[in-house]
Amino acid sequence: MHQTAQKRLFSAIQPSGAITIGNYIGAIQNWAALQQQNDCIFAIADLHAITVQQVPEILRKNSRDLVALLLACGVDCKNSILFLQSQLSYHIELMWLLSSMCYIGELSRMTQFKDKSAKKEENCNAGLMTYPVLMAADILLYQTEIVPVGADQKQHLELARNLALRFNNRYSQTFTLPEPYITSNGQAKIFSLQEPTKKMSKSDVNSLSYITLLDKKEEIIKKCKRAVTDSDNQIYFDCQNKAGISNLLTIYSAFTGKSIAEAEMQFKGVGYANFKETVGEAVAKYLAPIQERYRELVADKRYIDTVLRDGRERAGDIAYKTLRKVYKKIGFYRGE
Ligand code: AQP
Repeated sequence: MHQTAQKRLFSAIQPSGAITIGNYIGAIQNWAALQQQNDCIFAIADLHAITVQQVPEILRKNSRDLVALLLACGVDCKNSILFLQSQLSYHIELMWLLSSMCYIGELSRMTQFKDKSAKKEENCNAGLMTYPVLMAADILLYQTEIVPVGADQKQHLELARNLALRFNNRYSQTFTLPEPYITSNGQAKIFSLQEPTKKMSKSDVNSLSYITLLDKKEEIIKKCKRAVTDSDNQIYFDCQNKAGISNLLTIYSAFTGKSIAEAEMQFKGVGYANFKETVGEAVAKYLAPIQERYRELVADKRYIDTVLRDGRERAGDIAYKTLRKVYKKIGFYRGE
């Protein structure tokens, strides 16, 4: 049973590809810990995922498999709520209502929109621009108090706060103002193994740039061995001048629980080849039990569907209450 002092926390992940160790270290690893002290709602953000074109059967499979993976990583669906965003249309309803209060200037200033639309100049869809309004709806529907956010998502949370404030000021107190939550690992950011100044991303076209949670041991070690580094053969943390080595140190630290300073000591005088192999071994060792648990869970489709049905029901009860209030305040006629 949750105690009343627990804070309502919301977080989500897109089923837009194979989940990487970047997603794990930046988000999922924290989810398992955060649910001990908070009232957590976790969503699989499949509506957000279609801002980049998805193959229907792969999207369906990724969404279902992600439930199994999150459970294997320690998400506890008895205490926390885990649901699929597209199974609750309240998210889209609130998004529309909020988008009528959101300025185009606010959306076009978002860094993620600027980056993603620059990459897809001739084919930039409106969803890329309105993505943060849907994220605001996700957060505000649940009267969320805290949102664990990485540096890349801070601007989006700020928009959710501004929209909540705007609505509350225009109509009356309705939405809780969500606060950013920085976790104990300081939201470590993991970079591409091939371009270590760029974020590791599951949708990267080069599969050598990321390690997925389901990669086999040999693949993990191969990817670490082929990680781009430098040529001065010294292992220490310096993200400006030694981005590749620093990234591998961060990964090693996240998967062994050792601090960066401890890792630097351990690898003093060690050659890059040995260092990379040790990092790969540590990642593979950490992931092995998660992979085993995942294989058991993903085979049980009926169980996955039960988890999603239950999550939808519990999330839906909370979301519906908020949306009903919002409709009333805006002035939509609901009959006598
Ligand atoms: N490289 C990363 N390092 C640390 N945290 C990361 N996250 C993603 N990549 C890294 C965090 O993972 C959570 C879920 O991410 P998401 O799937 O909702 O979207 P994203 O940030 O766009 O992740 P990707 O992997 O880059 O997906 P694609 O390639 O589809 O855009 C978020 O909390 C995010 O901060």
